[in-house]
Amino acid sequence: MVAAGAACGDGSAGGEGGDGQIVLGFSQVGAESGWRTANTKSVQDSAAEAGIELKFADAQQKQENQIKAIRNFIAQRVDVIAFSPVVESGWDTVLKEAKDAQIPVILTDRAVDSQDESLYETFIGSDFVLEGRLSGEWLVEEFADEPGPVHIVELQGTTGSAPANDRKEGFGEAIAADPKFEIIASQTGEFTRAKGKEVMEAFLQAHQDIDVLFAHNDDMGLGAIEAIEAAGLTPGADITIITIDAVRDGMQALADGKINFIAECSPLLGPQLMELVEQVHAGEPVPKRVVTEETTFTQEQAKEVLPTREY
Ligand code: GZL
Repeated sequence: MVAAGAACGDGSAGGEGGDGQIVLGFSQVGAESGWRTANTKSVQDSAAEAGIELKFADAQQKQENQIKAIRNFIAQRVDVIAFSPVVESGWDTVLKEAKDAQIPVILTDRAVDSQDESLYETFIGSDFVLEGRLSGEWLVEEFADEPGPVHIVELQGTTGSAPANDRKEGFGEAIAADPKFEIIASQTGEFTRAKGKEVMEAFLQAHQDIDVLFAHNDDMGLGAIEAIEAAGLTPGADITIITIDAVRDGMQALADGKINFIAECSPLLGPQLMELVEQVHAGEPVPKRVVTEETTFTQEQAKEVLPTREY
């Protein structure tokens, strides 16, 4: 008779999923953007499809809520824990608690800056530095014939988050190619439309000579477009706009000429995440890093692909 908490391949105690189902505890960042909504749907649909019992917790963009959720998952003896860390730092203590409880952890979407890689089995998500670099490289190419200076304002993602840190790094590396590119203002818009609009209003009041907006996600770019239009300017023409994600509303604005370029960041991590959950639960070896496949879009490309976009 196998004990109630049957040991799984990795020695952890099993959850209480009916019929031997794997029980996955998932702590989500929040519901701050179209990307996050699509990511949540992908995780929920994929868990159902895989027959994995999902315990889902929305942290409303607060790290303390994610830490609480992870502790709850440990207390409930789930089989596997997965989460998208809202910020990079401050996770070692709670991840050590999961490790001591022999519950494997998978990082999804965003990374942590822990030096101890034994605290998680794998990290599945985008290469944010590349997304920033591709955005900057497009701008350098697009403005090749401009004498400059080219004044850029930047709407950063959530302060301390991997996508904000890495996208800023990649974009900065790319535009360093030519000193005519100057970031004259840079501030967090918290990945939301509302904050992106608010900060862009402030940028427009402070600067009369904005040539380019680089927004770390579509939602902040869409909020900024509202501010730009309210100021009597034409987004995509008076101010060139580059964003990251390629969610439906962003792609529509790109097709409409209000955004000029989008670097894709796929939220559809669910299917690969569930495969990793099953492999980890079975004690099978998994790669430490799984990078999601992505591309970039111009206005013409957006018009072509919009009808068939999944999100
Ligand atoms: C990126 C993800 C970011 C998106 C934003 O993988 O963490 O968070 O770019 C979302 O839209 O809010």
